[in-house]
Amino acid sequence: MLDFIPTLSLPLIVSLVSASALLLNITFFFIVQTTKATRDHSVIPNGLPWVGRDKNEIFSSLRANYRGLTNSVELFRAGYRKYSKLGKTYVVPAWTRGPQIVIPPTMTTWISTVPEHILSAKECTFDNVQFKYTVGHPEILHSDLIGTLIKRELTRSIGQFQDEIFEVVENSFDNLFGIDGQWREVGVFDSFRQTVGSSINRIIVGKELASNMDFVLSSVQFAKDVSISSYIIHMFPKMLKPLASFFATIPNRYHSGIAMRYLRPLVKQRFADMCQARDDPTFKFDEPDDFITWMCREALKRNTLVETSPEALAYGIVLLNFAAITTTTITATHTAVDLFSAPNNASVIAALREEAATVLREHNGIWTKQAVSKLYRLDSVIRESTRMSGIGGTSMARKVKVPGGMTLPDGTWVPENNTIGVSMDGIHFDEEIYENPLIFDPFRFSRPREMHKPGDKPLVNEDFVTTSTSFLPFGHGLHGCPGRFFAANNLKIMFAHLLLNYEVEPFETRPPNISIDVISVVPMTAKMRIRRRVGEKV
Ligand code: HEM
Ligand SMILES: *[C@@H]1O[C@H](CO)[C@@H](O)[C@H](O)[C@H]1NC(C)=O
Ligand SMILES: *[C@@H]1O[C@H](CO)[C@@H](O)[C@H](O)[C@H]1NC(C)=O
Ligand SMILES: CC(=O)N[C@H]1CO[C@H](CO)[C@@H](O)[C@@H]1O
Repeated sequence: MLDFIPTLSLPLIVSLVSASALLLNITFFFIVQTTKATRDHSVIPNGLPWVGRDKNEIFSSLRANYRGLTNSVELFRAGYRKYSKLGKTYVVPAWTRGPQIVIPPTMTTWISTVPEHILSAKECTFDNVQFKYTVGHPEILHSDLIGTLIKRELTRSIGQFQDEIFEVVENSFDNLFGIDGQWREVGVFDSFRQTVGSSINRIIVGKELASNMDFVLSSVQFAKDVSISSYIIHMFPKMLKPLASFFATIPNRYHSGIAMRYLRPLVKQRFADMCQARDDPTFKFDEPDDFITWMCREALKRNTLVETSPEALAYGIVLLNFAAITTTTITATHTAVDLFSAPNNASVIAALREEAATVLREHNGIWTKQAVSKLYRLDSVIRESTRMSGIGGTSMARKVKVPGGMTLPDGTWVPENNTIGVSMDGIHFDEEIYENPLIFDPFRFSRPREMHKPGDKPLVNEDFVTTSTSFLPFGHGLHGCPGRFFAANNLKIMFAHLLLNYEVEPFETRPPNISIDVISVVPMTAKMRIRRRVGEKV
């Protein structure tokens, strides 16, 4: 009878303790977040108008941040209508990154040309992704090595590796979607991520490692880990970040650790071989043609530790994977869900198949660079999908680096270390720029080309990779994404092969993306039903 009491009171004690711990946690979280919000907001100049923040409210900063977290797309759109259209600058609260100062589209050209030491793109990215905490060797990102090689080597090599990329895509689809003509249900995002991870790495690390799924999947996992952990770390004040990040980045370290286990010996060996080949004329080394070789060759001309140590170079490959895979996969996923949920999907798909089949026939059945560049309709579909589904929030985000702050062309004064940018979402849905902007019009950008007759006024180049003040998914100007040519080529090979060889059951409605804070998240869990087309005429 006596031992009855402890067994009854133990759960009671446990729940009491848990309840008070929870209450304490909530109070702590509330205080921390109020302090963070108030501090973040205090640096914004008084004269600037806000959307989503009413300074007369109690806890105005915290409530504004909460609105920024749950409803940022609406806030950015409202601000665009109310201020951008009049050429005015406004402020949107964002829980994680702090308030975003949004400049009007009339200043897009200006911001795209201001040099890095005045308005820093790098520091903004570093801050957004909390690189200081989320990746192992953030100092690598200060070197221009990888960016330079993307521009100089990777982009130039498009065309040289078409067969290899096609082979990887074909194998990957065979494995994921089957070749027997049976319907299968697959995750859209996961399938593309695996295919993109393999095809990009075919050029980055070479055939052997690119077909190693342990490596490819850990690289793609790492990309996800960095995003998630950056969100968590953003929630903490600076003082607590080191501690919070120790726990939040456990997955980051685990997955980059797996990738590094494969990359470390590969890069080390390659670098050693290339050094020896340079110093010893009798040593014959047949360099494989891939990003690792290009990187080692460039490293031989550099002299800082982060640009010459095999460890840092290998980690650079992990980071390159981070920049390349998720962005391309998100684009592929949006394109697929937009395409297969278009009201006129059947005729759109027929038109795309016809184009792909014709082009392929004219190029003897091989997806050469030339052939891929003729897929105007497909290019338009990808561009249109990207127009509608670009990441929300501020584009071309830049951090003010001028000590003491700077005055923008419209006279607005912005303090040092604040973030300014334009609203891509506002511009992409502006009816003065795009006719019927809310409609997904797959051939919006290829129609002018197909309708064009000799003597008409010259065509404006509206290829997927062409950035402008009204098309910003890759940024524009100085820091425009250097990987976009490579990404576009990859995406078009994937979709051309998919359309010609597979049938996808149309979605009843477009799987919705969700918006968290200033990011719009692609429908990551959407599934599609797909089967191989067997013996069907195009
Ligand atoms: C469709 C896919 C992609 C999208 C939507 C995309 C988007 C972007 C954006 C918005 C920026 C920042 C531009 C700015 O701040 O103004 C950027 C920068 C960058 N991207 Fe991409 N990207 C894609 C694919 C890739 C690929 C495949 C690679 C690598 C092979 C890559 C490598 C980079 C690098 C290194 C930078 C930094 C450039 C700099 O700071 O100068 N991206 N990308
Ligand atoms: C896709 O096309 C089919 C056949 O024309 C049509 O029945 C279906 O409604 C379309 N899907 C959507 C989401 O509109
Ligand atoms: C801006 O940030 C830099 C680097 O974090 C710091 O050294 C500087 O003091 C900051 N300036 C202001 C005005 O906060
Ligand atoms: C910000 C963003 O990407 N929004 C898109 C989310 O998906 C809908 C369709 O469901 C698009 O219309 C939005 O543009």
